[in-house]
Amino acid sequence: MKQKIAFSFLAALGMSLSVQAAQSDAADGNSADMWGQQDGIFLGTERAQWLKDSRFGLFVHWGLYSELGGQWKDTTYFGISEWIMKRAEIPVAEYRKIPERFDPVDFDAGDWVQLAKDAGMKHMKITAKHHDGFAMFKSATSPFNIVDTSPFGRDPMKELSEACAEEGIRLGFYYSQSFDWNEKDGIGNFHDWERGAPDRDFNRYLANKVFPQIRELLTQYGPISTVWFDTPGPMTPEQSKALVDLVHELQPEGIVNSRIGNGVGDYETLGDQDIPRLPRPGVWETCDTTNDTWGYAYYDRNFKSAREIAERLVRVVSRGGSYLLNVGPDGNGKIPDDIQNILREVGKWVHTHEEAIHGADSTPFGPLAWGEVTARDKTLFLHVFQWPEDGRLILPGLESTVSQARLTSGQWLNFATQEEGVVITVPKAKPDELIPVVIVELKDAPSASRDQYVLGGFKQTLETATAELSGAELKEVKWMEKFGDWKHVDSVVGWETTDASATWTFKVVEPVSFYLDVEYTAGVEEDNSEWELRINDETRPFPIIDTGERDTRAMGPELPRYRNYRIGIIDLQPGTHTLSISPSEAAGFGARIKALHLTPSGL
Ligand code: FHN
Repeated sequence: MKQKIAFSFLAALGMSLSVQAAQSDAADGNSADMWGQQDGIFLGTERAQWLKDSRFGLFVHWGLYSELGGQWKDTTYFGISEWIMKRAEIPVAEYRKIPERFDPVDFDAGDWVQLAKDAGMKHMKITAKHHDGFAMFKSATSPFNIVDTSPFGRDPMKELSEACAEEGIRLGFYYSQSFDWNEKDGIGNFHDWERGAPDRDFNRYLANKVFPQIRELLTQYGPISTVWFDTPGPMTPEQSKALVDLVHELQPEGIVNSRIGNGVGDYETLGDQDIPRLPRPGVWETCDTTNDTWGYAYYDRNFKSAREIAERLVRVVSRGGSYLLNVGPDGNGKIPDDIQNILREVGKWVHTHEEAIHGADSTPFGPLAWGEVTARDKTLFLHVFQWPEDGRLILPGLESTVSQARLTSGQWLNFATQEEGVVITVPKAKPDELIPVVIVELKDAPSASRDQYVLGGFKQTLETATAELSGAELKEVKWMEKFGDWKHVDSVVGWETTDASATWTFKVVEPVSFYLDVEYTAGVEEDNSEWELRINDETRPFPIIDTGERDTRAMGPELPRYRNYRIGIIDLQPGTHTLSISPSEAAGFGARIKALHLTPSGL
């Protein structure tokens, strides 16, 4: 089989902008065609509050693209597989023949819902219609739907709605409201590879397809928790609001995500796979892939491990959000066994720690050395990603009073308030669970300092999100590693002068010694530029070396390549410290700094 990396990125985004503008938009993931106006913080409407009690949900991308599985004719398209129609520029007439062979006989709604339950999830959102325009439900509005065109002839949304109702799982529908590659009036095809429709009328498409199909989805399947819109594109504020109103009218408890566009909706969906570094207010969710694609791709078994998924879930909850984790069933309607096994392993852990996840609050602490914290009433859940080898788990900056501490097993733990904070004595052997959890009961509501503490014995990171910046700015650098496979990195960019600096202030509670690495990306212009590290009053020069970021693939003008450079060993005594970095010459101004990493000398 011929394998080809077909990165027709600009064409894929269907940009009608000039190439130059399109490239810069695409580079930071803000293609105006795709997203329309950018949104601010969503505090969340009253009706969206349930999402806080439902912190973990299943996302399902399933459609005709699952039948293709990332391959068209003899070419494999690496990247997100649900875009294959656009990437392979499959003519509409040919795409419309795929349903003839789409017969997902392995589909069993009960099995899928059981998997979500086993994984410890409380809700499910599935693609009712993705960008290819194919309705995975019985639709009187458009004959291009699974019931009327495939030998399968069943309505999977109906079967899922029944299975979800039986098992108490909330069901929501993904619906692509602007991209529709099978409609002359929809966005993304007929002005692109299909051509031949100069008179596109987006209003007509909304009126003739989107509104009627949303009405069908909201009236045919009982209670629908969410309509999950995506890539708003040219939606006007009035159009976005009208769709929100329709959802609210037909489903009194139904909610809409922010990707409806124009700052309306009930809660915020962050960028794909975007986990914020710090607690974030409002009602929000992050959607994530289990491998590197949303829809099924036959070649992609790059599944995250159960531990990785559990850590990502905890990070999202500790920052105040909900985690929507995707699976891509294949063309037969089967969710790959690998991911089923992984999800069930995650689920064993979630079921043991329901209280620490569903309905839990974000951390009251600043960044912690050994892991993350979630909270509920007067209980703290310490998710210990790095188990302390010396048996001392320090809670620095806790202002509330501890009444007891225990392991998940129920084993009580001694604790003492010492100068460095509350020190919990834990067994030296790491408990045998995916992520060990220490449960701390408080006498009063959780309260802690948001200061950053650096503790000995753990790998730690000083994130740019916690740095104080002068003459430089924090920017989210985004890029696609493969087509549609988004990476997000907060970085300090735009260094203006040699006085510009990023400074981290943190506390140390006992003498510590670390290797210090700076993580950054830079191009040939910055190669071998001189920079300076200041540790309190001491200064050390270090070089920034080209990381080869200016690789000009068709994915955008640049492909950042972050690397670590080891500056050396730092020794710190108890007290408050500052670490600061600055470019010493203009040649370095273009470098982008992601973080400082501290590694104990023994690790
Ligand atoms: O273009 C889609 C993509 O195919 C996928 O559905 C993701 C999921 O969040 N949303 C869009 C890109 O952000």
